[in-house]
Order: sequence, then C-alpha cells, then structure tokens
Amino acid sequence: MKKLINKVAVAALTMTLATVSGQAIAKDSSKPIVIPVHNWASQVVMAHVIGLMFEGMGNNVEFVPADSQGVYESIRNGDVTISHEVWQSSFGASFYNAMDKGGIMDAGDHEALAIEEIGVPTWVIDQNLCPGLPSWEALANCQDVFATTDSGGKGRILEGPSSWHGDVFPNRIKGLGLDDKYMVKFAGTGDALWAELAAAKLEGRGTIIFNWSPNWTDAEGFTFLEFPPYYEGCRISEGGTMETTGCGSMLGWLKKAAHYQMPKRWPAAYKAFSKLSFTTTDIGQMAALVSVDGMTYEDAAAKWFAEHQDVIAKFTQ
Ligand code: TMO
Repeated sequence: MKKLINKVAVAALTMTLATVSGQAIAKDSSKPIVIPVHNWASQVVMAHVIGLMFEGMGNNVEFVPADSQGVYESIRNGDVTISHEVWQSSFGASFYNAMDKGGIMDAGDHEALAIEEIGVPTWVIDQNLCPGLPSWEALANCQDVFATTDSGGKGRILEGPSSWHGDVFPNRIKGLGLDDKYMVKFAGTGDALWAELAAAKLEGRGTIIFNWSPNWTDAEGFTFLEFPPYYEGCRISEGGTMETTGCGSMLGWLKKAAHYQMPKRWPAAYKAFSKLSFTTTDIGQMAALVSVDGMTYEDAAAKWFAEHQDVIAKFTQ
C-alpha cells in the first residue's frame, strides 16, 4: 500500500512538473523583433549581428531607421523592441526620461565602458602641435593650429550630427570661456568625422573632433582631451549653469534597453539579449569592418557573426 501511494505520488508529481515546465517554456512570438538602426557604424553592424543571433534562434526580425534620441520613446510604446547601444553621455537622459513614463526596461550593460569626448588623433600630440594637450587648458594658446577655412579665424571643433547630443559641446566651450577662440561645427554624418581625420593627417594639420570609444580609432591612436571632471547635474541639459557646464564627459556605461513586454513576448530572445555583452575589442572590430575595411554593414555583421560563434553561444545557451 505504501508503495502504491508512493507510485501515485510520483506520478502526480511527474505530471505536475511536466505541466509546470510545459508552461515555463513558452514559445517566442513569431512577430518580428524590431531593431533600430542609427547613424554610426558599430551600432548598425551590431544591429545586424543581433538580428542574425535572433534569426538563428528561430525568431523574426525587422530593422527600422530611428532617431537616436527619439528611439527610447518608440521602445516605450512598443514600436521598437530593443536598443543595443545606449551610450550614457549621449542618451542616458532620454533613456531615463522614457523609463519615468513607463514601458522601457534596462536590459543590462555591455562589458565595454563608454567614452564620448572631443579629442585629437594621437599624432597631433606626438608632434607637439599644441603643447600641453591633452589638458583642455592648452587649447587657449592653439586656436590657429585648429583653424580651418570655414571657422572664421577661430579654432574648429568638429562635432558629430546634432542628433547625438545637441548643445553639450557648444555649451562646454562657452562654459570654459573658450568661445571667443573656438567654434563648434556639426558634421552632417558620422563618416564626415573620419573624412576629417584622414584629410588632417594628409595635410599634416591639427584637428579636434568628437569621437568615442569603443570605436575603430582605439586601434589607430586617438587621445581624448581632459576637461574638469563630470558630475551629475553639471551640464545645462541636466539643470547646470554656465558656471558648471564646462565639465567633461563621464567614463560611462554602455547599456541595452528593451520594451517592457519583450520578456513575455519573446522570452528566449530576451534571455539571450539580456546576457548579450560585447567588449571594447568586439565593438571596435564591428566599427572597423565598415569604417576601415569599407564593408557594407550587412557583410560586416555576417563576417563578425561567423567568426565569433563562441561569443554568441554564450548568450544563446
Ligand atoms: C553615440 N555615439 C557613440 C555616436 O557617441
């Protein structure tokens, strides 16, 4: 009798476990996971790497061009499913604003830390074109070194497209009292920054551009300028004043974000995405395949994906 009861109990338990695990392994929706595409190389290559990873898991994906600030609102209301490169300096405020309204979640950090700052190719320092760099204070004596034909006699700082961080750098220059000696020009595209690096090198002239790390320039040699330290609230956009907005950028995080229903709609894909974490080297390679080797974004992603199956497997298993 005791044995029978045990058998019944075991059978019941087995059934319960089967039911529980049957429910737990929910299948991902066949609706496409919507991946945003912005205007810098690593982000676009990584979009396609992640797309290949999801497709390899049996999911459907769709790519949409998206504004790099507005995308957090689009994720919040479900038009876009993920963001895979949330850079703290440029997008931290927009990300947390969307989170305040509800609908977007933090899906973890990449291993890479993020720098977004103006700087010079390292050869400018090696050749001592502006003694005292990389300290920002050296800039005061070098406006002629960084003047260009379109800068009206001032030194020129070539910023990326204004969609990246609006007035942060014009305000920085004003806050430091350098605006009578320097002007900030916004580039139309990210690629214009690399064209300027190449042109300046060819002409042997100094140049200051906005740049970031991880990027292909990590391998080439790029030195970020050193500004007064960042603290929360120092920027005008964070409630700071002209007295405080001269602060530099932080050594920041590089996060991932997801629509709040992603874990429910695509549980397997969400699990992989939450584990996904790229290193500085990984992301620099993704950028270099396009910006140095001239591959298309899709080809670069296919190549990186094929050559790093071991890395991808850590996320999908
Ligand atoms: C957001 N970005 C990497 C271009 O600074």
